[in-house]
Amino acid sequence: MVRYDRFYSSIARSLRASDIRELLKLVEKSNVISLAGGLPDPQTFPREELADIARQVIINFGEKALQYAPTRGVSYFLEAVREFAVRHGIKVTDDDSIIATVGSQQSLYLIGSALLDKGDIVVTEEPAYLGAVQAFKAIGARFATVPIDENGMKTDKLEEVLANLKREGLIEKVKFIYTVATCHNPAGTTMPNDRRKHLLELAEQYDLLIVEDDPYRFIMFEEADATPIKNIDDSGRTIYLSSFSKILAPGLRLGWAVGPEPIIGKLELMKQPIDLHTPSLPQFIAAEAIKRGVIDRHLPRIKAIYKEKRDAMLNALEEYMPEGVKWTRPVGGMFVWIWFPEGVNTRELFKKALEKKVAFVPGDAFFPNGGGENTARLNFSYPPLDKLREGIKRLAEAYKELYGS
Ligand code: PMP
Ligand code: G9A
Repeated sequence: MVRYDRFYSSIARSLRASDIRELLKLVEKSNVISLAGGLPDPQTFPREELADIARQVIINFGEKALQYAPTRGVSYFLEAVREFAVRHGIKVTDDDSIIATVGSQQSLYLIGSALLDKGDIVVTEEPAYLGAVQAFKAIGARFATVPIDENGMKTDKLEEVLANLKREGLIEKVKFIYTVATCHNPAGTTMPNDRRKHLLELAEQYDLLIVEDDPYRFIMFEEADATPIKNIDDSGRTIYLSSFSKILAPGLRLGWAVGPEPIIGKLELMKQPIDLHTPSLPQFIAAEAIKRGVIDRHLPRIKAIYKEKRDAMLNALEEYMPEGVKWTRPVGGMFVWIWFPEGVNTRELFKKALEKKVAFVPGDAFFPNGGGENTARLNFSYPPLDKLREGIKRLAEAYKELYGS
């Protein structure tokens, strides 16, 4: 018998499966109401239009769409993305370059591998997007976390965290601040502009890069003060990431990163040995979906669906949750974050909830340095409206059974 563990790298040895990916497996198989995984509502996939586009792209552009492509991406796609980003208010200048990635998840991994050495420190929100934590951990990063409130990262605390790192002689280990400033995953919070400005000032002061991960901006269903950090950055220290997962279909596995050419050039180098390039066909399909106005026509529909679901979740929480339980009120995105009273353990609550056939993600999964035992993430984009309401009702019952009202 081969003892495989003897062959593993130390990083492979240290990695754990993502709680979300494990939960998705569990929930897929059963009749559980899932408030767990961050899946888009399949109603939002423009299936007819995508089917037409896919056929025409293969017939009309097949020579290129079915062929190998440059690592940076197909120029037809890169030009369409640039136009789309600018039209949606993201500042992309002549000094900026764009790279097509396999979802923005790949951008995170490429950024980690281009910028981080083992032991380097990523500064981020607490809670933080699990996929980013996983990507940076896979490179051996450590985390310095900044608490949030209902307005996202508390930048006064960020100031303290950075000052402490400096005092401890660790600031050289910090390369970037990673933030989901708009419609945060998992917290559902959006940072107001004064905090964005403060974050940028701190990045200037300590000479750090900023990784602005922004997949939810295009589906914000309420007005909010949320200028992209990239727009107010005049010194070129922001790497801006987004994706087609939430505005078209995650199965296309297509994202993009925009930033200064030297950085994008490094991402390209890191990408080459992984997959040579992002699949050409989805790039052609997405470019056509932009050019034909399919995405712009669909965005209002996606927003309307998610707003209705957000409202249903908030109303159900209001109706069923007892005093002492608090939650965020997202202006977009897919998640509501819950703070239960101190002493509540949402891993315990998860077990009870599962008996009642409802799932969510225990919040500690999003705390890279531990903590958050009394928190939880609820997804509202995926479940049908009636299930959403029923799911919250069952979750509140599970909570009351364990912890009283
Ligand atoms: N960043 C954030 C904040 C996300 O929520 C997600 C998806 N859940 C991703 C990145 C990765 O998305 P994708 O790879 O599908 O673009
Ligand atoms: O891992 C996935 O399938 C994407 C979902 C991410 C999330 O739930 O945050």
